[in-house]
Amino acid sequence: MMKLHWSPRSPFVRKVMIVLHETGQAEAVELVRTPVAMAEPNLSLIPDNPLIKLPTLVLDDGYSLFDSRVICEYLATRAAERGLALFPADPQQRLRVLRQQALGDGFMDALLLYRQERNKTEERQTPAWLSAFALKTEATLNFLQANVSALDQGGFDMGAITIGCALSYLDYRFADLDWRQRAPDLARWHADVFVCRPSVVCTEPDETP
Ligand SMILES: N[C@@H](CCC(=O)N[C@@H](CS)C(=O)NCC(=O)O)C(=O)O
Repeated sequence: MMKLHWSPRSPFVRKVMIVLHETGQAEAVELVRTPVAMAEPNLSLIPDNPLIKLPTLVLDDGYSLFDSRVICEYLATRAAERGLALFPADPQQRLRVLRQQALGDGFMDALLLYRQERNKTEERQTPAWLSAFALKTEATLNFLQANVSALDQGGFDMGAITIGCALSYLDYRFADLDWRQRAPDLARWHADVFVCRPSVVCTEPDETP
């Protein structure tokens, strides 16, 4: 059985979990709770992923896959027809999906670092970093709001999953930002298309240690 180094709170792991549910493969993977923290590298993960990051997928023969993009593409290919809905074959559609995936992943990378900085004591924070993260967050929300038609036109593909996970991470860790006010059409897409999807409902972040 494949093994997924997993956490109930990681937005990158959530992408993989949604793909597993969407492609009917949730039962094919054993979830291994693997704590990671930037300041406390989990040495047990090194043999499978020297970057010590989640998600990491270990195949039946011991070969490991990272990062979330590679894992999602592997799972989509493994699911044949059902996987094609996630990464369309049409070159133009595929490029749209890959760009949305890059934007959602980059947004989550920035938000993880933003959260690290926000969680420091005030004396240790770097104000220029905080304002740069705030600016990128605002710019990304404005960009997504302006391009919401691309989300409306696509299906529930890898672009939608990645952007949806980034927005739900904002809800989870940055509730104070009130992003819906800045991006009302994006908020409508998130509510109507993403949040109500069964694969999204069953992968809600969980505070269990
Ligand atoms: N590009 C990676 C990012 C993964 C990532 O940043 N994972 C976080 C958890 S949400 C992590 O493992 N952080 C621990 C660390 O950076 O040391 C992916 O797409 O999988």
